Order: sequence, then C-alpha cells, then structure tokens
Amino acid sequence: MKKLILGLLVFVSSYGIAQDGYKLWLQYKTVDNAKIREHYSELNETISLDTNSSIAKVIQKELKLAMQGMLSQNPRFSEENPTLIIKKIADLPKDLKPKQNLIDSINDEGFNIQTITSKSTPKILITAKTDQGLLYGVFTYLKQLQLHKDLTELSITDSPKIKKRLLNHWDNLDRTIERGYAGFSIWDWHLLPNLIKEEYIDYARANASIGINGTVLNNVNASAYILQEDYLEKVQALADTFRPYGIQVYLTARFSAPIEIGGLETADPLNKEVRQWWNNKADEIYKLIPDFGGFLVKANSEGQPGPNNYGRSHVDGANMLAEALAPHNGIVMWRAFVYSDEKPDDRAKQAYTEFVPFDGTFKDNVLVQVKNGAIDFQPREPFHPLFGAMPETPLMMEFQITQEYLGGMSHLVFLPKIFEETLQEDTFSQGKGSTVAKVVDGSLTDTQLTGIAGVSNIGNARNWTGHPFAQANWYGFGRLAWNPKLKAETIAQEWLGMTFSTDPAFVKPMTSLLLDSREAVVDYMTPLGLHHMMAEGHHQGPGPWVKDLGREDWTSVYYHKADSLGIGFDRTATGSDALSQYAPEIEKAYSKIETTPEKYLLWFHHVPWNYELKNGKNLWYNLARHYQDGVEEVEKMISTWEQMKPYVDEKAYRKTEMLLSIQLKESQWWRASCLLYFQQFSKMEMPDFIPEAPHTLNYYESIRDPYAPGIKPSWD
Ligand code: BDP
Repeated sequence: MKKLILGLLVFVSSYGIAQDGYKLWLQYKTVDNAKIREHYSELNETISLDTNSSIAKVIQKELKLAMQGMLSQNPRFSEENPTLIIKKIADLPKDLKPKQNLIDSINDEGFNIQTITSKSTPKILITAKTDQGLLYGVFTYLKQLQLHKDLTELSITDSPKIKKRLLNHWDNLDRTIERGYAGFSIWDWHLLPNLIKEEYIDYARANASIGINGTVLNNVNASAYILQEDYLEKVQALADTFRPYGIQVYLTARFSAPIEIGGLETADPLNKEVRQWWNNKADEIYKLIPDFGGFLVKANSEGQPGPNNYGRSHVDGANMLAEALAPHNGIVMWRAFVYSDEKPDDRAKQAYTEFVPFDGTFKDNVLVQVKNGAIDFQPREPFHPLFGAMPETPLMMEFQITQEYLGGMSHLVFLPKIFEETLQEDTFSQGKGSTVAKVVDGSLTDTQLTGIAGVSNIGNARNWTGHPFAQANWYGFGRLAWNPKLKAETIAQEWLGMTFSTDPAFVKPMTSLLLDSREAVVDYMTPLGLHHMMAEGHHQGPGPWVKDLGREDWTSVYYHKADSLGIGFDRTATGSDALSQYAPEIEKAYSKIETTPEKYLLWFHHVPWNYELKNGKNLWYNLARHYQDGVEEVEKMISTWEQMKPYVDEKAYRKTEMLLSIQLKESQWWRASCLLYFQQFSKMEMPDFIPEAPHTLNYYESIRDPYAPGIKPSWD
C-alpha cells in the first residue's frame, strides 16, 4: 500500500502541476534512474546540521523539500552516523577540517563540498565560514542532484567574485512596473506588513539558490513615499522575510524627498538641514532594519531631481547620502545613466564626460552604477566606455533582465549570452586582458567594494516572468553575478536540466537554441551596429521612422542617420568622437571602417550603401541578409522546439510554441518595415531572398499601440 501511495505521489509531482512554472529551476523532480536514486538516497539518509540559526532552519526546510521531491525520502537530522554533514569550518571536528589553503581560498560567502570516506563509508561534507556560505553550498549540492551528477568524487570549492549581487525592481507603489512584462509587482504594499505572501519566501529561496544577496524594492523613478514611516514598516516586513535567505533590502531614494516628505524647502546636498534630514532618515531606517543595504539613486536623469538642481555635483549628492549611511555600513549606488538636454552632445558620450572627472572623489561606500551600454540596454551595444575609465571608483554593472528592448513579453532571447559578451570585452585599461568582468569584480584594480545589478523581470504572473524562458534570464543573471567569468553555455545547460529535463537529447539542441537566440534578435531588430530603432514610448516593435519628439536623442532618425549616401552614426573623430572615450587600442582599430568589427559597424560609422563588406557584398545586401537571417533563426527555433515535445510538460510546451509564433510574426514585421524604410534611402533593389512585404511602409508607420505593456506610467 505504502508503495502505491508513493508511486502516485511521484506521478503527480512529475506530470501534474509541476510545470506551471511557479517552482522555477527548483523543480526537484523525481530522480527516475533507479541506480542514481539509490546512491543519492543513501547519501542523504542522515544529515548532520546544527539548526540554531535562522539560515540553518531554511537549509533544513530546503533539504526536506528537495529530498521529498527528488527521492521521495524524509531525511533524518541527527549527529549519529550522518551521511551528509553540513557544518561551519569552526564547528568541524579536527579530522574533518579542510586544509588551511582551502580555508584561505574561500571568502565569507564561499563554501566547499567534498565527498569523504569516513569509517569506510562515503559521506558528503559541506562546509563554509558562515551560515550564508553553507546555504549557498547546500543549493549547489542540490543542483548536483538535480542534474544527476556523480557524487562519488565531489570536490567543489567556490566563492562569489562580486560582493553586492542585486536585483533592481522598477516597481511602483501602485504595483505597476516600469518596463515590466510579467504582470503587476509582487510587492503587495497595501497588505504589508501584515500579509506575508508565500511568493515572498519563494522569491527569496529562488534568489538565494543562485547567490543573489540583495534587492532594491522600488523603481529608480522613485516616489518619496517609500521613505515614510508607514512604508518603512512594510519594507521592514520584507527585510525580515528575506534575512534568513541572506538577502538584504535596499531602496531607491528620491533626491527631493527632504522637500516632499520632510517639509524642507530645499534638497540642496550642501544644506545643513538637508544633510541632517538624511542622517535622521538613515537612523530611522536602521532602527527598523539593522542590516538595511543602502540607497540606489537616479539623479538628474530624465527629469529626476538631483544635486544639479542646486548647482551641486553628483559627488556632492552621493557623498551626502554616503555620510548618512556610513555609520550603519550602508552603501550608495549612484547611477551614471545621465544625459542632459542642456548639453546637446552625442548621448553615448555624456555619462563618461560627466563622471570621469569625479574619479576618486566619491566616499568609500559609494559605487557608481553603469548601464550595459552607453545608450540604453540596446540589443547590442559596445561596452560602456566608463568601464576601465574610473580606476579609483568602484563601478557596478547594471544589466537589464526585463526585455525592454528585446521583445518585451513575447520573445525568447537568452540574455546571459549578451551579458557574457559584454563581460568578456577587453577595455585595455590596464593593458591587454582588462576585461569588463575584471573591472566589475574588482580584480583589475584591487577594488574591495564590488557590485552588479540586474533590472528584474519578475511580476505577479504565476510563473514569475511571463515567458517561460525569461526565467532563464533571471537564473543566468544570478549565476553571472556570482561569477562573471562563467560561460553562457554552462548556464544554459544547468537551467535547462534543472527546469525541464537532463536528457542530452533535450539539453543539447536546446542549449544551441538558447545561445543562438541572442544573435537572432540582433539580426531581426538592429543588425550591424544599428540601435535605438524601436517604436516610441512603449518600445515594442520597430520604429526606424520615429522623429520629431521632444528631444532629438529620443528619436530613431538621430541614431541611424540614414540618407542617400549611407547609414550609421559617425562616432569617430570626424563625427561625435565618442570613440576617443575608449582605450587607444580600441580607438585605433575602430576609427577605420575596415578594422571595425562588423557587429559595431553602424554604431561607429556612417557607411555608404554600396560599401563592400568582408563577404564581398555591399552594405545594403548585408543589411537585408541580417534581417533575413534573424527571421530564419526564429523559424529554426520553432522547428527545434517541435522536437522537444516529449521532454516538456504539455502546458509549458504549448505556451512556448505560441510565444515563438508571435516572435516569428514580430521578426517578420521588423524585417519588412525596416527594410522598406531604409530602401527609400538606399534606392537599391530588395535582394531576392527577401519575401515581398505583406504591407506598405505607410501601413507599418501607422501602427499604434497606446496600451502596450511596460509603458512608463508617467507617459500615459
Ligand atoms: C530607460 C527606460 C526608462 C527608465 C530609464 C532608466 O526606458 O523607463 O526609467 O531607462 O534606466 O531604459 O532610468
């Protein structure tokens, strides 16, 4: 009878509700190979774990859940002949202590997992310096089980390479999300602090499982209200919920808060009362949340208030807040995403121009947070020139996980491939090999305070991210935040195995699909270095014709500059000279069309339509070829997905299938409308391989969607 019930349970967990996506990559699916299952069951029978701390309690809960799910087994927690030992190094008996050089090699959040043989039976030992390290060790151990790895000779030593690994939620207090495509905000402010939803706990679990250790709860376009006492109590409730998962809470601080909620007449950072107001506010926050992480600030950017309003600098503003937070060990993340309409310079240059002169003048607890790309998270941008240009200042990377410019809710694009591409770019700032990853992890300049942020793609959708494959982008961001040198391919394999199936017949083709999805989106949206060609406002769909907006640098025509001679933005010395912000090695190579990588061609040069590219064909032909390649790649994704039916639950299969067909339609829409639009300038024939467009350019230009999701609420 017992067996029958167990069998039924297994059936329900692997074929029933398991794949509505809620469980993310923590599916803990039944290990169905009998041999592996037996081996795993033996090793996880008795667990030694001191459950005195709140983190250890979380570990215990997770182990129970995982073992029940994967092995239908209830582990025993006991010190008697344990087969799995989870203990801090300081608490280990002498004979189990790792060698000193191993201890020295892990940091406070790192861990070691080892298969040991004690009294002739194999055991697993997970050890770390802190409870948080143990938590990460346990999640990594569980991942080995999820991926059906051999445990007989486990030996994993790992530590995060970046200190502050944060999600940035662009969530508003009314629960709308700026550029959010997965429903409303998961923070139910109205019912906080009293209602702690199950989702908050699972959110924390998911983040801890990939090593994320902080979260900024509110939008960079912030409301000052979040700093009021009643909201701070709500923030406190979330902080209390996340703490056992090693996650600190941060807030975006609106620079003008002293006026809006403090009753002061100014927010001038050099004004004594203003400074006192922030000091008091920090004291108030830390009384409620002793481990509060600090503030993120968007200042003097896109109309947000900031120190410039009072004739003060970014340093004056950042340092004022840093001073208020320093006694409590808090940090300030000051965003470098600034561009001003008073200085009509190439927008790609402005952050560098404003921030480089401040290098070395920020207080020790300030990080400057730099976006991935000097324009704005485009499908492909060269790395931001600030990386490598401020050696005396900790620079944080800001990636965008939500797909503002990459197909919103409907396109499958594996972002870790984009993140990897940027992280591996060479800045040459300290000679060859000075990659962006080394700037961000601090190894290049021996920077101690290091950070990385990902703009979250999470909402209250049942599966958290809307598109089932958008979960991979959350997962992948976390993994790269832990180790910016990880390969996108490894991340894809892990995620696919944990989420869907470890069968190589699934993992192999799907890994290629994920990796190739990156180039596909560039090809059908912005090939050869084109950028900022999206429809106005909501940023969904093509809009190369967008012009005459409030500011030139909000239009597409400003960026592609197509005319009868050619297309592209000249950023060399004959143009905006943005290229000079890069190291001489890059400047030299990219100053000539012939030696500029084709993927950045039109980013740096205005190129004649008939210019011959490396394949001997002219620019117009190549542009068309890229658009066509992008569409064909989506067709390929669809046929690969069709083969995957046996490995994926019906619901997830169907949803992805339908989303891929939307992606195909939209890629065709990009191809047709962009090529028709540019043909007006090239006046060249459409190559044969481009199918006839189903509509006229006029039709494409007339498409409007005032209700497209993700629109900036203030633009409604
Ligand atoms: C742009 C978004 C806008 C954000 C802004 C930012 O369109 O909604 O507020 O960046 O990052 O990408 O501050």
